Amino acid sequence: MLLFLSLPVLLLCVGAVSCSENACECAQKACSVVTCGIPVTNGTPGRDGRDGPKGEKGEPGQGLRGLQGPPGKQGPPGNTGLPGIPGPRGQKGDHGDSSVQSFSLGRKSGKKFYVTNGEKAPFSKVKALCAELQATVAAPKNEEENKAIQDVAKDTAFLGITDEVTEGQFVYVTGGRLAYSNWKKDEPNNHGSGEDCVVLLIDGLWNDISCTSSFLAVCEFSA
Ligand code: FUC
Ligand code: CA
Repeated sequence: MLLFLSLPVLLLCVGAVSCSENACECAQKACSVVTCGIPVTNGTPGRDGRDGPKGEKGEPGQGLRGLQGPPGKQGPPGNTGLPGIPGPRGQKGDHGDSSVQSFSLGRKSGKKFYVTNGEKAPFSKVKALCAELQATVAAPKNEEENKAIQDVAKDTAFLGITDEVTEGQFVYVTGGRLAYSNWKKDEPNNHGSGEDCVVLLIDGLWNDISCTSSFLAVCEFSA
């Protein structure tokens, strides 16, 4: 019923006045029928709108740069590297003579030590065999040592004694004139085409003999 009554009034007013005030005041001027309500204060602001698009990157600042800071802390260790290539082969080691080896062989401290491998060979080969052991060809310098070699040698053995340098003058191949000898009767006789080497016979006596003949190799380790 209200809508029915007011609609013709509003229609009567439209178009009668042109004004720049707000819609209600304007309507009041045109129509005495219209009453305006008391103006009300604004409501609470609405929520913020959504963020706008990101702006362009700014120019670098013009101010002075700060001083460089101190170095940072040391980083954690890196991963383990790959193994290196093998190094060159080392030189051949010498023959060990540990106290255990000496003990098992009955070697006494301060005493010479004699060994044989049972091999018979010319004197040059016997010297080489003993040199391989960092030893020398057995050469007794007293009766006790002569007996010790006799115990080791179960057959005729070369001694490290020759007169290769001066005929008739026997010396140790390691150097020095003879300190002791145990020649058999009528030896040395430099028999035949010459005898520059010396052998220990199984009875412990000595005979001069050809260096190219083969006899037992007995080596000596110094005290
Ligand atoms: C004696 C020795 C020689 C050789 C010969 C067969 O004359 O003196 O060295 O052993 O025997
Ligand atoms: Ca002889």
